[in-house]
Amino acid sequence: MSPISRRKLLTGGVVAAAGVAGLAAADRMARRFGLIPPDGGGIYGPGETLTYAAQRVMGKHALAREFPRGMISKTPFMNEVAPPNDEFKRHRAAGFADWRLVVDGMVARPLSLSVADLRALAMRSQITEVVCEEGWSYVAEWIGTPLHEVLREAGTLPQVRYIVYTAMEKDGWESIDMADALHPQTLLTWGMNDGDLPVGFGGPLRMRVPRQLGYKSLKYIMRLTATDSMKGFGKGLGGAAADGGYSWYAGI
Ligand SMILES: Nc1nc2c(c(=O)[nH]1)N[C@H]1C(S)=C(S)[C@@H](COP(=O)(O)O)O[C@H]1N2
Ligand SMILES: [Mo]
Repeated sequence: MSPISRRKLLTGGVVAAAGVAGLAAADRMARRFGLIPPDGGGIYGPGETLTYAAQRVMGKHALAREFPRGMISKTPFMNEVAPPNDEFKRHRAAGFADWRLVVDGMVARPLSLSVADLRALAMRSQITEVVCEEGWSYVAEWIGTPLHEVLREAGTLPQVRYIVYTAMEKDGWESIDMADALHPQTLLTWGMNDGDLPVGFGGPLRMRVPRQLGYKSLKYIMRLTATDSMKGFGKGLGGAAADGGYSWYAGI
């Protein structure tokens, strides 16, 4: 079957199943095609699965909206202060010269990259919105290295399904599927509005996933892990937010 007709079948199938026979049928359909999110079990599981499967069938390559420069927020909302631990303070005092992004798991070439290494690898910028689940949002220019460039450098193995990313803070970790990991707008961000990324906004290194809610755009990133399963990471639901009852997939 061609990719197009498979996609049509899936789109029609997932949506029709949701309408006609309810969530359970959509859930079975998604299971058959491997479109189950890590938090697809439990009472909310079928709903999570329907949202995720429909997004992945219909909008896998969709772009988050990009804004003109004039719409950059004058006073972006800084929601989080720097991790107040001594390790972070030492890094900050050293101008983050020793900050490393470790890339490990199911990769051919494990890496350890400084922010300078990332800058040398590739650069892209975009003007997109940070949208918090609490309802507020702001627009900023984000400048960084596309995650797919780093994954290409590391050589992710074909069976990889998720990229787990870990912040310096305790319990700071999330994951995304390969559709978002390889998406051109997913950036390991080190710059903002023409300057370095300020600490309050996640400097020296922040994951920006503009197709999902703000809580997936984790700040103070130190590690990427390629994996084929979320088992063994926290409760196995795909991230700290999902472990705490939020959706793993937070598409906007
Ligand atoms: N390390 C870390 N990253 C984080 C958070 C956090 O508490 N710690 N909060 C998240 C949430 S809930 C949102 S909405 C955005 C807010 O981004 P901002 O501070 O740039 O507004 O950061 C996300 N990234
Ligand atoms: Mo948030």
